[in-house]
Amino acid sequence: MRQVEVRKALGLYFVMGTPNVKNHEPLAVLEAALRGGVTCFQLREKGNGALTGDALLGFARKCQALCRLYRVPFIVNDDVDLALALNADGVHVGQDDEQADSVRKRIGPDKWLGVSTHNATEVQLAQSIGADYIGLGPIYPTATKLDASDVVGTNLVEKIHTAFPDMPMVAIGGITLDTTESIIQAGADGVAVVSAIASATDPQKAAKSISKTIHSTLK
Ligand code: 3NM
Repeated sequence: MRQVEVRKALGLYFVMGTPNVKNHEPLAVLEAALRGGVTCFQLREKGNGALTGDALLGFARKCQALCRLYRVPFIVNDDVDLALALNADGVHVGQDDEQADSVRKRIGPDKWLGVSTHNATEVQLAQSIGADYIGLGPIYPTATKLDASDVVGTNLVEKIHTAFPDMPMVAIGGITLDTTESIIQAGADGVAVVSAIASATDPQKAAKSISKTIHSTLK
């Protein structure tokens, strides 16, 4: 069943673009993260120095090939044309990106659609247009997304989990190994991280530690 598959993939959801990686080679970071146990990957190529055009297409293809090798869904942030060109597994959109219902129409019923949300009204809307999952955040302060909304904390994770039990949910924003357990306990199906893996000295070890925490908390 699709919802079961989606929930499983949300466990440790790695989000990355080349601007998020400072001390390593981006593809090496993705492969390390996959080896460490990430369950889903979102290419989010945004910010200073973000790749465009053919360079983006080439990088995205390499990311997708790695994800296939590790049998992990490959999701594209915002760029529906890129997702369609690559036949990605899904698209993730924010509140400011192309309207989620128009994205659903363009990608069809089979690809996963994720929507970033920050409150119950946005979750309700995401559900009504047939989103497969929601991202909820920012749970904690984050330096990764400069235009992030106000911090919502784990209280909102609990509230949304109670009010929308059928909506798969991944929490995002400032999440680290130390906060993973409380987020899963609050009812999220998983954690989405950028810097906890992309900025780690050892991305594979970082992914492995978070993955172990998720598994032991879900038991
Ligand atoms: N979306 P980090 S917060 C991409 O609140 C993104 O919707 C957010 O990066 C939201 O794990 C965020 O480094 C950045 O804090 C997450």
